[in-house]
Amino acid sequence: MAPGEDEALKAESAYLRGTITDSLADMVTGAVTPSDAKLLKFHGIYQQDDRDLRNERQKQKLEPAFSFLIRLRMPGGVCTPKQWLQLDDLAHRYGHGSLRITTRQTFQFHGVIKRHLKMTIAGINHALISTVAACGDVNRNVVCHNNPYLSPHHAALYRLAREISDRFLPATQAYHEIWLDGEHIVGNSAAEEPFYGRTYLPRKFKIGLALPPWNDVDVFSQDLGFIAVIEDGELVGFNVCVGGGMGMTHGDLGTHPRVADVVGYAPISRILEVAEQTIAIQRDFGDRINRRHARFKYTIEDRGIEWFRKELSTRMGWTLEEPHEFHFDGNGDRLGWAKDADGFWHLTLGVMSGRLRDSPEVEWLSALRKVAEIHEGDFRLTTNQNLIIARIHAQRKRSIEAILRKHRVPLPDAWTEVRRLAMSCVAFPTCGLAMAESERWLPSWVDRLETLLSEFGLQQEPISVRVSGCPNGCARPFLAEIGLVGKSPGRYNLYLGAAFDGSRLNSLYKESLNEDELLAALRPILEHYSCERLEGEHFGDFAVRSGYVPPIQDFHSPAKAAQPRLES
Ligand code: SRM
Ligand code: SF4
Repeated sequence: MAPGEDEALKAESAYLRGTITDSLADMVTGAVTPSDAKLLKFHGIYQQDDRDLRNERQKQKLEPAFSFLIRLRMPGGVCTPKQWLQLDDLAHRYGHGSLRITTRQTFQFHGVIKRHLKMTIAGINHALISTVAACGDVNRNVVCHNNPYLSPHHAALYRLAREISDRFLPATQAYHEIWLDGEHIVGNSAAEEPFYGRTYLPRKFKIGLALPPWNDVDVFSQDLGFIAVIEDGELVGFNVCVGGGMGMTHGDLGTHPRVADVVGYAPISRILEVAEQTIAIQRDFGDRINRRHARFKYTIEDRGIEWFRKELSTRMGWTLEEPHEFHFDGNGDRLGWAKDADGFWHLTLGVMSGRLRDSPEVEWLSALRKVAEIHEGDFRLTTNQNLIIARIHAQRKRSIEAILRKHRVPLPDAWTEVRRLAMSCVAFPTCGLAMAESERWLPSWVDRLETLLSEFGLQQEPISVRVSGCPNGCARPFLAEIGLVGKSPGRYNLYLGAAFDGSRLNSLYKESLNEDELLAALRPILEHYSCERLEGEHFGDFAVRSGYVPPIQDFHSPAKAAQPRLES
């Protein structure tokens, strides 16, 4: 079969230029051409339309209310107070007055209209942040464990995340030409993308770095995961895992989420080489005909782990060592104040769904602007959509807390465990693929769940709950002990039984339930859990042990046998 149309589009795009400049200049419509909309993703931009207004505008024979999502490339999710102020300014000027922390540790602006795209991108670059390759068929934003106060190894991990991110940026100058008025330096020559070539990767590619015992990055959901190995107080290398991914399509049995296999260990000096050759394997062997089957997880599954190991060894000229032992405790964030060994304070704030905006209940952006004006450390975003105000001088601690209180920012001391662990994707009104509400529904859903849990004295039990508005799984719902996946407006599939440490997927328990039916389905299981759980037993493990769901079918058993047992 011939390669799919997206492959032809990439090949003929003159290295991601397409006709984007013409599309931007066309003021007759708020949209760009369909081909340019696809190419824009490589520049960190998605075309969207307001789904709340879609039907009404259609009735009035108006074109959809088009606007654009801009995703920043911020490997490791770190930004300075100065950058914060610049992003806050852009959010107010061009982006619906909100900043959205994503599940990959970066920011998104929503609602930027075509006329403002160029100045917004220029403003982001002025803040020394880029959006290039934040989306598209390339290596995406590299995520890493990001709680500096928890370990002295964080800096090394962050450095490596940046290095990996920089190494696999597209080489094309198209981004600079289009958005930053750069000169058209290189023509459509094969030399322009020495690593990716004219057709880039078959699909998106994601890399994450974890530092045990914290699996906040959900390393088993990554196409390529690195699990830090510390020996005698030194970061010496990484266990390597491959082939994770969340996305599936309802009713299409050929698609499914998958947890990555641990395939070996590599010393720190060779991690870039492992990354390069692994991405190259996907570039050369990934499915370029069927995009639904084009993620690396399917390449691994179809050809097998042994094939991958051999191919990697041949390309590198050396073989990964046997994996080292490791252990994860959980995949959530610890919230609240913590002091590090140097006497600095760090505050991790829980942000529901990562949405930062001013509302009558809480003035997030006003508060954080004032914090940024006096803060001398930095800000760190987590892959659980939370925010760390990091490296606070002891003498600033009280003033920062006072600012947050004044603007009614919820300090996390009063949060229940279920609220701490709750996540949701964006979904309506911006996401074109949403089937059900997610971000807008999460607050009321968590309220009701807390009430139910308190009936059984479980409100302080750490139970992970994640909601995605469709089965693409942007909130990684298939790794939650209670995973809800949108089926249609107001209805969700209920998944149970994932491991608390993110090492085992959940399984489908019941389909297409509304909010009341979800609570009714969970009630007897939670009651049972409150009475008959074993000491220290997590809810996901209990759901499997008690037979509510079978452990998910293992799609890749041979390699699993070689994987160290993970305690959950
Ligand atoms: Fe995602 C597509 C939002 C993390 C799997 N994702 C989308 C789009 C761009 C919809 C679209 O294609 O038109 C969503 C835009 C919604 C909006 O209005 O903002 C979207 N994804 C998000 C974010 C913002 C969710 C969030 O609440 O934070 C996350 C941005 C991450 C980032 O900064 O780069 C986000 N998406 C994820 C993750 C989680 C992760 O990477 O850790 C996944 C599951 C992991 C994986 O990739 O397997 C994920 N998003 C998808 C998929 C399914 C891919 C697949 O293999 O089937 C799609 C659809 C697609 O690519 O065709 C998708
Ligand atoms: Fe949109 Fe689906 Fe991703 Fe949610 S999971 S943001 S609904 S693509």
